[in-house]
Amino acid sequence: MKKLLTIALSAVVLATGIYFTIASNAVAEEVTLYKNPQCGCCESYADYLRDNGFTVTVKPTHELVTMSHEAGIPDDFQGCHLAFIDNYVISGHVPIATVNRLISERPDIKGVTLPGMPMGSPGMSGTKTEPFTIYTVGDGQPSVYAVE
Ligand SMILES: [Cu+2]
Repeated sequence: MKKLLTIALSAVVLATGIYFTIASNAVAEEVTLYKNPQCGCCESYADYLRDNGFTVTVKPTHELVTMSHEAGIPDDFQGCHLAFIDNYVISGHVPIATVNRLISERPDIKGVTLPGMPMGSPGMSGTKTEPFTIYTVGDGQPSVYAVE
């Protein structure tokens, strides 16, 4: 009898675990991406996130620079669009490995940014000529979060 109860309890614990895993993934996969109306590489980046399992809502805006400032990104570090995922900001053409690392490690920062529009980065045309340096977005000066 005790064994049966243990089995039943484990099943409940397991089911609850699966439920919360699904629930938290669902939250993490929702993305809102702000871009200038005429930006084409921003659309390509939205498609790149979709290809990697995210649900992306694209919102055209003329306030991107202001919004990037408000998100804590200094002028020299701004990317060409602004994505919000799971309470983090992701600015520019950040590769998916770094996006996934951010939302799984959940560091105490506001987000990450890949400044400008490097050739060969996700959503950009051209050939990659050097490693991409992705910086933290937070209260202090940006620091290197990833190089890939
Ligand atoms: Cu771009």
